[in-house]
Amino acid sequence: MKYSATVLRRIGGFITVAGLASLLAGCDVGETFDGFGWPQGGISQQSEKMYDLWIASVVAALAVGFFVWGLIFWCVVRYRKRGTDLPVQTRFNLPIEVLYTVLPFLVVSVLFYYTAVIQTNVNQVSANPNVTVEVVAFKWNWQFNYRSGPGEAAKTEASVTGTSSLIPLLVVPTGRTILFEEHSKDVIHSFWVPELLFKRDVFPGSTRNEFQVTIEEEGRYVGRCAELCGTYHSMMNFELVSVSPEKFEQYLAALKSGKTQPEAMEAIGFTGDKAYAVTTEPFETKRDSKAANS
Ligand SMILES: [Cu+2]
Repeated sequence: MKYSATVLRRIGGFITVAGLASLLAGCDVGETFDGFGWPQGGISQQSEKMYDLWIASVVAALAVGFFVWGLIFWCVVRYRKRGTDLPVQTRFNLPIEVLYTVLPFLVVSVLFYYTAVIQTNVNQVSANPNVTVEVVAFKWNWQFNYRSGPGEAAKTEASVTGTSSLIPLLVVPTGRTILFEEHSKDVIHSFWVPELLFKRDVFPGSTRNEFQVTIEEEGRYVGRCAELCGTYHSMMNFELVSVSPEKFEQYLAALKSGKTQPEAMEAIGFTGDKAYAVTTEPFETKRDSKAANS
């Protein structure tokens, strides 16, 4: 019992340090250690929150880990065999046993709390998103319908459909809430843009999965189907193009006026090859060939 007060004080100090470290675990720590295995380069607000959760969790886990390793080595050195005398035999230490029951519970509670908060944020959809896009998946391509609002009662105002020779572009504005409503014409697909650090299955039938993102960076990012859906699953690509809200409005207006996807892209300054997907390209279907699998 003589040591318990000192031990308690040390543990208290440790909790404070670990707590502070978790709070301060921003991007710097993550970048230094290459995200501790978490994918880098998320482009949405949601992806940044998930990243921060991961970094803070790893830092907290490491803090607990170093503390436990420290205790182990301390015991090994402090209580190493010194002679043939039997050391003092201790049967239990109630304060410490209560502590190591309560401490893990607190750690798990904190991790659970932040996980629940961020999961709720990632799943959150607002009643009035700035842009609603219906994502229609089919074997083996995508259709993007720009809707007048959320829900099945809304109308499609402009639409883009991918073909074997044209990669569909999903043009969206930055800094706006974008709601994706998913629907499949046949089997289960999965809508995935790696840079969103997020994917969600696209179901046929009456289930319309949805999710919302706010994208912060302009750029062009490949999108893929992430659910094995048949022969050409691996080639079921699209491209996410995030542009300024002004350009997005121009693009949408061009589509609405009957312009094709490349023409609408040219209208907002993406000329030549840039009017088409730059992160992926159409695949050779070989549908006329008997040697499709060769
Ligand atoms: Cu698919």
